[in-house]
Amino acid sequence: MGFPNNFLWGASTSAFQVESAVNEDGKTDSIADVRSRKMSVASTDMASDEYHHLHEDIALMKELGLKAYRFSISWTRVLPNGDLSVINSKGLSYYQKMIKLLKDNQIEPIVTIYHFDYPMALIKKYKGWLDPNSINDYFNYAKFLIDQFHNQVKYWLTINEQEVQVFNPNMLGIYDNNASKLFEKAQTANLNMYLGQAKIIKYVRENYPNLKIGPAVSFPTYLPATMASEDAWAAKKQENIFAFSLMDIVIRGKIPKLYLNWLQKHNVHWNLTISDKKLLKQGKANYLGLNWYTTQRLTVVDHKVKEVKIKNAKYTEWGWAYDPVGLRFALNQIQERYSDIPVIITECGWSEREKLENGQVHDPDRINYLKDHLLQLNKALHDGVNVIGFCPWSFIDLLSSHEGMAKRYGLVYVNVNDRGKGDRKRIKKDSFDYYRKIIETNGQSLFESN
Ligand code: BGP
Repeated sequence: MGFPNNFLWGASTSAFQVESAVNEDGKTDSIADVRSRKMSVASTDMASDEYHHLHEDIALMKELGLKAYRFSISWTRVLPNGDLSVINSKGLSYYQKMIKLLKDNQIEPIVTIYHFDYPMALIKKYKGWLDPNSINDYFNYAKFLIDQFHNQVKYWLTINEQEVQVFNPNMLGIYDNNASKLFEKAQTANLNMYLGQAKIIKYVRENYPNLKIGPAVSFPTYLPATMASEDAWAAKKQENIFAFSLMDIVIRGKIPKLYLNWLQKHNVHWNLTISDKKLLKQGKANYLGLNWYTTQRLTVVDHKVKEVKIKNAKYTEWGWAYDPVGLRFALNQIQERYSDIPVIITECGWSEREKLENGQVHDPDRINYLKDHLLQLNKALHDGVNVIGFCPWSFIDLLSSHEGMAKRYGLVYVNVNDRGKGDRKRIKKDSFDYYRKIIETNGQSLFESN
């Protein structure tokens, strides 16, 4: 029993969900800003305003005892045109300040280079990821950051949940009324993302071999809902297409046949040149960020795959199942497939609608979620999985990817509602103290309370 001494106890956020200050100090719009304004819920400029609460938030991280903070850099805060034509010194200095403060407080920065917030300037200029120029513009941006911060930042995440974006192409600013054309476009973007990503990983491996660089992938556990082999195959296929194809390409440097066949079935043909194939081989990740929240149980009805909810099981209000053993299962699958690749859990968390009660926020469900998932993570460690850190989503309440401010995940409450009203006061939830104790005892408190 126990956790390794240097285990990275962390917490996560992303720029468009936590920063606010959307058009301040030279930042321009990203697709995440534009999308959020079209929704009926709070938009990115109504979020938690970390941009103006940086010192306070880092003081809270210190009080929590964090060993790591996983956050993303806003591409359009640093490069308002998306390319290197303009470098926004005010935007850059915000991240210089943040990284310095983290290091001064012995908190390891884990930096996501691109988390759902592609520059609108590049979408307007050449339709973003649909154009091969996007490969170099992503590479140049990532290289710029890594050249700047390689002395302070050891852990880099290339792209957050590429597959989620490809399966929801509006997150990339890609639209088409014709479903098969939309699919084809999304897959063109997908390939360009793979090439841009491989290019920066290759650069890092050649120039900064001590750094860790890899993707942050979404990998829910997929299980068959019944004993039928059709359901087992549906679950297997879903994990292969949605999650393992990405991990195979970025960790093994090769596109799996199953994925190419699936593309072909949808009339999409990726024409990779010899140098593209070589690039994928040279740009292999040396660690993995894993975003894991839940398990989905799948069944086939009338040739269609559907998710089945289990009676009496626990779900969030938004339908995400509570299944701690699913985390151990997923981690073991990663271990079996990619042997000793180091894994950081870059997201894992429980969402609730919450309110202040006499200046306090009680979140027993989140506490139980943390406890049960960490106990399973601990079992996975002892199964031999090379987990080196855990960053729950989220450090502080922030804007959901598409469901506003009311869907809260934070260890710290932020006083702002879905209309953007509130003083943004920070209030530690009960889970804050619970997690602080876990960190302080390097996980031992988990076993005491059991
Ligand atoms: C992941 C994203 C995060 C975060 C999280 C929770 O997919 O990487 O940015 O949003 O999911 O999802 P949601 O905000 O939809 O509840």
